[in-house]
Amino acid sequence: MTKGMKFNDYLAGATNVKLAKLLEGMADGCKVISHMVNNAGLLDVLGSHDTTNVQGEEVQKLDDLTNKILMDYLRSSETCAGYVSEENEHLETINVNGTYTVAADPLDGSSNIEVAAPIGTIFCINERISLKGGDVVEADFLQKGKNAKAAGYFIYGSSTILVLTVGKGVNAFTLNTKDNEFYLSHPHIHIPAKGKIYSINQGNIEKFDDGLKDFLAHCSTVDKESSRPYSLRYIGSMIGDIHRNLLKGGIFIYPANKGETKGKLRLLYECIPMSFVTEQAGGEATDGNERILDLQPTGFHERSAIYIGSKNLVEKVGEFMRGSKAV
Ligand code: AHM
Ligand code: MG
Repeated sequence: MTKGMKFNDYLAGATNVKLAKLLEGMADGCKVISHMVNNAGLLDVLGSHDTTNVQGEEVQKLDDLTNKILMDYLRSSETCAGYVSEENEHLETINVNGTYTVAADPLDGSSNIEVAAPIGTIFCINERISLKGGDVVEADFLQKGKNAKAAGYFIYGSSTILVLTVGKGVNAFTLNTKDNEFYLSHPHIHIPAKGKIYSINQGNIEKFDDGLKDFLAHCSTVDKESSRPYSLRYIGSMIGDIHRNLLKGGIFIYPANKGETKGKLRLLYECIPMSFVTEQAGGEATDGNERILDLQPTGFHERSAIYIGSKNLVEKVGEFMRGSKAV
């Protein structure tokens, strides 16, 4: 695998042809989404869709459009059996003879749409458990993250990049805007083991547990030996924050707060795929107690706290949370 190779050539060399077809469909759909995001201000796609999703959140026009685009392209891949997403309350059977299920957040960070900050599409792919020929069932989707067959995200930032794992490390492909093809730009991504960036909505600090407050005090305490204070970077787009930390080293935290006992982010199509990618890049991800990939999902839209990124920081915050560290 050489830097600069076309994503389609990478897929052509894959042993799992059905998974490759699904990934090709996903990438084609996200090229359309990328074009829409890049030209959002010129198209009639900005603003509210005037509906709320199953979680009671306001749906943006682009949330709705990207969800439909993704479903269309997954249908045409022929190997996708079923789909759940942040925008769909229930599962959808896509193709009764398909092999895989997809759980997706079609447009993560949608509050950033109007300000041209990075947003993205997150996906997790499982192999169905139910028999082919019939509709997909809940259990096809509600599998532990450690059983996922592939996961990744498309970030629509200053470049559009697909970051992908099929369980053999992490590779990233950048969309060339001249020929509209993805090319391998970041082979074998390894997250720096010692991160110096922390990403958290610190405006919520009054709602955090004491252990987490102590960790944040630790991050901003001056200590030359461990290169502190660390830098605080938070965009309000999980994809943007985690992508930066993946390349530069750092931790992203969305904790359980007093009002949100399981945090804000969704286990199935946000926490699990980002954790699969991060672990495959040599990092760690927990919900504060357990490894995210060991959690048994119990509902499509279930939430989870998440602590994800470089080993040194995920382990350090764990020590503070268990109360075994002083600032
Ligand atoms: P969304 O899926 O509705 O876009 O919400 C998820 C986003 C994440 O991308 C981001 O990390 C988080 O919400 C920001 O939340 P907050 O504004 O509470 O900090
Ligand atoms: Mg989201």
